[in-house]
Amino acid sequence: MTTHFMPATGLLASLDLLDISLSGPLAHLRLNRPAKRNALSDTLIQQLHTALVNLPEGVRAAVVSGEGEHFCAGLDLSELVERDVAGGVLHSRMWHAAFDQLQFGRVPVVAALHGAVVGGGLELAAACHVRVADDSTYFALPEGQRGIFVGGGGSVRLPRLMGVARMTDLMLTGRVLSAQEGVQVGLAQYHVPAGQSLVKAIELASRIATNAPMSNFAVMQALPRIADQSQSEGLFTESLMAAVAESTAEAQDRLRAFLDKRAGKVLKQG
Ligand code: 1HE
Repeated sequence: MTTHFMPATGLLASLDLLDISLSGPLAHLRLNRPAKRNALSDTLIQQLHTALVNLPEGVRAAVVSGEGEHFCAGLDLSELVERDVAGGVLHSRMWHAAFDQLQFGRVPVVAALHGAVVGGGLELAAACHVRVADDSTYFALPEGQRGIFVGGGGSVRLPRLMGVARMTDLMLTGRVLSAQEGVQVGLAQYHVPAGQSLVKAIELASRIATNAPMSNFAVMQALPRIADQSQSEGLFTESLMAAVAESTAEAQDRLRAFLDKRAGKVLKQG
């Protein structure tokens, strides 16, 4: 399958630290600061937020990747100037706003990972819905070495992927996980040969874009919130979300298509 991406126009084209292109229902957002290993400056975080809230109407799924040798080297350490406590909180909250737009925005996002996925780069990846690691990928949380703490939602999202004990290990000991180890502990769901993560991420995003929008909405918006609820609250929320999804015209059409033998079956892969 070949997907031809065209450069975005207008506001999206004006964001100089992101290279944004579009192909039908897909958007590709590439971090475009390779000279600084895609380190997340305040401007890059703000541009990411702007891009995500301004995705064109027809976009149904997105891919995030990084230009150059590494996905992302985390927080731009050169900007870590002296801040008072309130300034530090506001800076962290700015990251939260941007990464919340990733996790709870309009469309599912697939991260195409390669090279360093470290610190804030791992926090960024954790806010995406599906992560593909190629063989060059490695994961680390060097905040402890830098004398700081995670501030981009890592303490909330990463334990949900790999558990508190593993995150504690990474932060205290500076442990670096390979692509394979990252997949084993839940940091990525796919492991592909070096250089293949973008192709795989686009393939997955293309498939995601064919789902009923209400199903994707339920997975993105309801699933993580249900996971945070008690069993009885979760079951109730699930029943509401299921009823909403089932009652859409698109669900009715898709169910009828299967019963009329016009829809694909679920077959074993390979
Ligand atoms: C940077 C950054 C950065 C590179 N902030 N400028 N993150 C870290 O602790 C990771 C720090 N970076 C690295 O360990 C390495 O740069 C890499 C392993 C990612 C890449 O190594 P390499 O040999 O390919 O590149 P390099 O020569 O180290 O870096 C190239 C340039 O990018 C260089 O600048 P130059 O002006 O000398 O060319 C580096 O200074 C610059 N650079 N990484 C600023 N991170 C919300 S809280 C989140 C907290 C965190 O993310 S903490 C983790 C921070």
